[in-house]
Amino acid sequence: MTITDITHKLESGGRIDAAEAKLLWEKAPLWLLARLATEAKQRQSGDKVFYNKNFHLEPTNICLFECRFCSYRRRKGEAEAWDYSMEEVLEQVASRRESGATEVHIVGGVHPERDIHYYVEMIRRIKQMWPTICVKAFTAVELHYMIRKAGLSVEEGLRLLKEAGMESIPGGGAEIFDEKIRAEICPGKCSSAEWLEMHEVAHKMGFDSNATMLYGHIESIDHRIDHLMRLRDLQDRTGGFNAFIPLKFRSANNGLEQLGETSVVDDMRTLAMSRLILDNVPHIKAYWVMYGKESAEMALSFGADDIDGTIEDSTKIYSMAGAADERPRLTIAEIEKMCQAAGYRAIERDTHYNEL
Ligand code: V47
Ligand code: SF4
Repeated sequence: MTITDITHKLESGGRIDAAEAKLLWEKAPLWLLARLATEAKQRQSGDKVFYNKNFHLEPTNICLFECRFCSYRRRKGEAEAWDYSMEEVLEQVASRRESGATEVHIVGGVHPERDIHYYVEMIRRIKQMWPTICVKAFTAVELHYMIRKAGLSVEEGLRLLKEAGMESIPGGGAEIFDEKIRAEICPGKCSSAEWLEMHEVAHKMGFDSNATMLYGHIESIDHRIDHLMRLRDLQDRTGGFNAFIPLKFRSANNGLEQLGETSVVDDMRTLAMSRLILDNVPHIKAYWVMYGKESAEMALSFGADDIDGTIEDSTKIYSMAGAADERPRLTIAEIEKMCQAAGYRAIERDTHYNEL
């Protein structure tokens, strides 16, 4: 097996296995990965790059876990801890009603005292106030804790959230599925099998969702390939993932700071390889808040066909971890300019990738 054989296989629509992925990831020149990933992107979405009008809601950064890569969590009572009341959360949503947003993305710390009933009430009241907003909420890690705390099964918990109006699940909390690496970087939080089970059950119940991978810390290329293969297998069974989002480890103010950050070339190789391995996931998202705007623009030449949304200065996870934008926000004109610079058309979508 050579790089030329693998190139032919991909060009004729074939699927690569783990050994082929490893050879390509480690040995193929960057220009070839850009070309192959771009061809795959164009087969999927032509000259379109998707974005949405969205904002994040981060109800609390108090968290019972202590992931070593996290710059965001605080203990109750610490100076930079926040814990908004239900009324404050609803006020924040109300203040966005004129923004034209189509999606609210709700994630936060895993608050030790809150179970699913609190969050069901939150979603119910958000939907009561703003019936057309799409609620994409809670990582599988948050869901796993809040559902178990209430003594419910995964299906019972997800059913309550669905009845309250939740439609989609974001991709966070996946980190790296390899059990040894996971135990090193985020001990105690839901296992890889539990993360995958949450998404599988959700897909079977009619939710769609995203998947992520946190890379650029202590994992190897083999661990990244294993992660992507586990996602590809699940997607073969359910088809419920809309997008895959590689998340670059940002090193400021956390327990893995000494590792520093991986290179932009590694970011681009990772995007391209994600597109090539995940041949069954329609969209690869270059989350601009995490990469920064310049790398996100470049990502559009490495297989990405989505750059997330306008954000409207509503998330702190990445600014607290050292990302350049202290107050992340993109205008539609900026999004269009980024897409045009890469030779593509910016298309507004909703959470489920319907074009608007
Ligand atoms: O699960 C935390 C990651 C995730 C750091 O589904 C870090 O559309 C890098 O999942 N460096 C949450 N990453 C964010 C997330 C997400 C973001 C945007 C869109 C979507 C989507 C999902 O952030 C966590 C964790 O993997 N994270 N700390 C850090 N220092
Ligand atoms: Fe808590 Fe999420 Fe941070 Fe882990 S990454 S410590 S689960 S807020």
